[in-house]
Amino acid sequence: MLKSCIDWSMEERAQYRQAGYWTDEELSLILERQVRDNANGVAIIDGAREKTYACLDKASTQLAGYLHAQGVRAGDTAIVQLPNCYEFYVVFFALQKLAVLPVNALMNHNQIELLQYADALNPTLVIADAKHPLFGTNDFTQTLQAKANNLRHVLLKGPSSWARNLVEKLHASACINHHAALPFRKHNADHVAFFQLSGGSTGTPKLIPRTHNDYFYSIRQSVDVCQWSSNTRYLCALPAAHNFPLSSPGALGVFYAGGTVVCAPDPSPSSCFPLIAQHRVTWTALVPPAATLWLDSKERCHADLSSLAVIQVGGAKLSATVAARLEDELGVLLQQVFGMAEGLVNYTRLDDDAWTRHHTQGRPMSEADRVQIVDEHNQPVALGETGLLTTKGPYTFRGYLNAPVHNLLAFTPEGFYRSGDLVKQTASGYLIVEGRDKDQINKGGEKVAAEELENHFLAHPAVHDCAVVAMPDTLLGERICAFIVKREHEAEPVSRASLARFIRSVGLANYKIPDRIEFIDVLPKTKVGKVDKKALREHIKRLLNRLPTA
Ligand code: AMP
Ligand code: DBH
Repeated sequence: MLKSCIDWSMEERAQYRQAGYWTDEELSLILERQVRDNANGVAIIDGAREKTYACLDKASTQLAGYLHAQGVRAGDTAIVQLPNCYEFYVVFFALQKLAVLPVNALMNHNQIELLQYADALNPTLVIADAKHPLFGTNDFTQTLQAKANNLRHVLLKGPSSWARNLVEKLHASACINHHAALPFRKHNADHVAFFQLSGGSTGTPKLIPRTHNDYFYSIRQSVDVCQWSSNTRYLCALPAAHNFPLSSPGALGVFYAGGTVVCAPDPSPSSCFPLIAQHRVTWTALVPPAATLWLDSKERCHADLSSLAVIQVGGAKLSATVAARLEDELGVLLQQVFGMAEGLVNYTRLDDDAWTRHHTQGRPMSEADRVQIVDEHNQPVALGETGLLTTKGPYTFRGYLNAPVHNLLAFTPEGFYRSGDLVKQTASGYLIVEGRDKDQINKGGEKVAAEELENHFLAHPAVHDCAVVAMPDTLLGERICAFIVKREHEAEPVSRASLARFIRSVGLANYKIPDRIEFIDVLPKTKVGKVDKKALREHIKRLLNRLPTA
């Protein structure tokens, strides 16, 4: 099942190996190298805890040993939902050592998302946080089990009356000898290492298989572009599971370079500024709204941010004005990062001129990235013209898990991934993101598939039709607006408030809840009979600006 979705040709595989992009090394080797060369270097700072590479290695081996003793085996799958903390990385490496394939859910994912992952993976194992509302009792785990009949093991970070305690397992010294003898085998680096989450544009989110070979290359190349070393002190402020802070170069890049990850609970100035000052942080990664909050924060005046050399910003388009302000007012260098969990990552380079840093979203990180900007007929547009981004390369995936029909649409006949972004390319190869041609709302870096929300609304008895679109927002760039056509002749007229309550009750992640609900008599249609979302976006813009509607 897992191999069927990966489809690099034999020629490409041979070429990537020969060129040194694929080195047949597993992700667990990142840690193994540091244990050999830098065992006492501090890998992770989480609150008062400072953990060396030796500690991280020992704890992950111990956890792997425990899980193995419980019957968890190579090829099993897992759902992991942990906050930004030491244990997130212990679990990551433990599962890599065992060749168990996790999907790392975001902390704000809720019942619907976790059930979707359970449905897709039939996991053997769930590792979560006892503090998460879903895991206070075992009710939700039982619901998960009904979907995933393989599910046998639940570990929770923190005390729990009904599940094993992850932290206890990490400190159970009695297990060490037993676990040291674990026969860790070398696994095939062509295999899937874990599943990354796609922002998605369809009714159900799709999982992205990332192999050891492709992900390891993206990390190595990112470290090279960003010139990280053992002196790098990186503040992980975005959710640790997200592709950006995990691999661009992110925490795994830090571990590859032998530096230190400082865990922040969230990207707010009040959480981050004291950590930057206390731990002399040198780099961090933000989404645009967080960058704006940093600029507008009063705490800035009192914080010592002098150690901070570079702020990366990505996940959504950064305005050139905020870009310039970041450098001027925070005294840092800005690096724009335009990436995707599916693969391709673009960076502005550290020695780029100010115009490039402020106005472009960078250029592909690898010479092997192939980027073609095409029109709707898949024909290349002229240089400088806006078109659809398509890409192929040694770390761009070749198909979502178990989604053959969707994969036909997501790739060109030549195997280029259609990212759904509207971009133009400068003469020097830099990309400028101009918009989007996918049915998605990008709420300050958090992606929401319109269709998923529409399906939930359509399940309400008083909703006849629904279309979800982006509306402009000063801070987040975009927010979510749901247009609802009411069913006629309903005995009880439905109100916005009751629809809002309804959509909140279905168990979706909070960030997917629409910010505005508008009633409309009929959804406008295009000439070919599709819902005219462009017209709806214009409509909501006029409403927001209090202009007469068309
Ligand atoms: P995902 O597929 O969920 O990983 O989201 C990746 C998408 O986020 C890209 O295809 C873009 O639409 C968007 N994105 C990421 N970084 C940037 C950026 N720097 N500027 C504009 N859009 C971005
Ligand atoms: O938005 C993203 O998915 C993203 C942004 C920056 C990403 O996956 C990445 C860098 O690797």
